[in-house]
Amino acid sequence: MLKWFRRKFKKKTEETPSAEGTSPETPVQETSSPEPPPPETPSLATPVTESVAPSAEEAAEEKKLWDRFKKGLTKTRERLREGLAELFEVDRLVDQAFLEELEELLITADIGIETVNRLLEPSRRKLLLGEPLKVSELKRSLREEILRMLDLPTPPFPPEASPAVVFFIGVNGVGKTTTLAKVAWHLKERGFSVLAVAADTFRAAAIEQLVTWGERVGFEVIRQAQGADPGAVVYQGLEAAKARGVDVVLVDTAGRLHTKYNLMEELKKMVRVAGKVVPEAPHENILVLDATTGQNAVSQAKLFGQAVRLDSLILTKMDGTAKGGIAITVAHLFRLPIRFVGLGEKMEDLAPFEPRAFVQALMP
Ligand SMILES: Nc1nc2c(ncn2[C@@H]2O[C@H](COP(=O)(O)OP(=O)(O)O)[C@@H](O)[C@H]2O)c(=O)[nH]1
Ligand SMILES: [Mg+2]
Repeated sequence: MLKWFRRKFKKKTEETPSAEGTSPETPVQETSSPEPPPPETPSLATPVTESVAPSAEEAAEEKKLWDRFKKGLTKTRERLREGLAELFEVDRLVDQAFLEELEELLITADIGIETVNRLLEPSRRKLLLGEPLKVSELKRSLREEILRMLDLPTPPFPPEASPAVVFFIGVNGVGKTTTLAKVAWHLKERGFSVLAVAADTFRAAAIEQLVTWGERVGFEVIRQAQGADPGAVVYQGLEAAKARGVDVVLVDTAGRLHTKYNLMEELKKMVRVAGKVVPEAPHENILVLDATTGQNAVSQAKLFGQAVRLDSLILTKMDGTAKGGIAITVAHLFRLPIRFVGLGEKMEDLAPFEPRAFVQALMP
């Protein structure tokens, strides 16, 4: 079962967001978009929980997402496939040379050395003890170990708070703003009202980018002038969300790693401010990582993890990289569940990360 968004309403009752349908400009004064109207058909109004069996439509949607997710892994799979197929072809006994070759292969798919060592540890131990180990057994063990690393508990999304406050954190260019917009679109599709906070106040262009997405997807953006105190924007944003009764607040943060600017202090402050306006906020801090950067993602996770509590990950740009193995590394090293993966630049290009599908796609 894919871990995906909760639904506020089982089915949307009207309207798809369009650029024309949303009012541009002066977003701060904008009245919030109304709650989805009470549906006429009671069956559609039933709020669903995770345990409710999916409808045929939902099942079809899941299949589509699954396919999209698998397609996004194509490059990583291609990098691994040939080598793995060759290695796993004959079910012979594993020896030291085999393990070394496998180790190298896994590293080329950007699974970090520490993680590869951990993955191969049970097999190594067997060899050391002189126990026979067949290729098929090793393959099974490898899959199980990867799954164990990836299959971390993922709380429902959006978090069950009102309003639910979600921070998007990460260095410049990883895809925070784009991903926030994708998440907003999916949330709206599922009946949630959404408000975004432009707390990356560094460049006017960053604020404009979010506003443009807001117009396209149909969500309000709380913003201040370029250079404004991000903590103040968060404050204003959350107050507005409370006043309007918005379901989910998505906070876009700055990612500039610059010597003159203490990004981490600013982040900590934003988190503190959020907690003062909405109890327990932020309810989820999502670290956004660009999968194409490979091992660099590890140092980013370390850096941000030292400053604020991180709850989950989103890996972007999986569509263009053979470095998908980084998913295993970050999940292993930081024990953070991967919520979603980004698979392109459009608002639909987001898929849930499904550990089983991932392992199956990489190691058929
Ligand atoms: N191919 C691809 N491009 C992406 C994805 N996510 C974001 N991008 C692109 O990455 C660039 C930086 O994204 P942006 O959201 O501005 O990053 P930010 O600085 O972290 O806010 C933009 O050109 C996005 O279109 C993705 O999943 N796939
Ligand atoms: Mg941005």
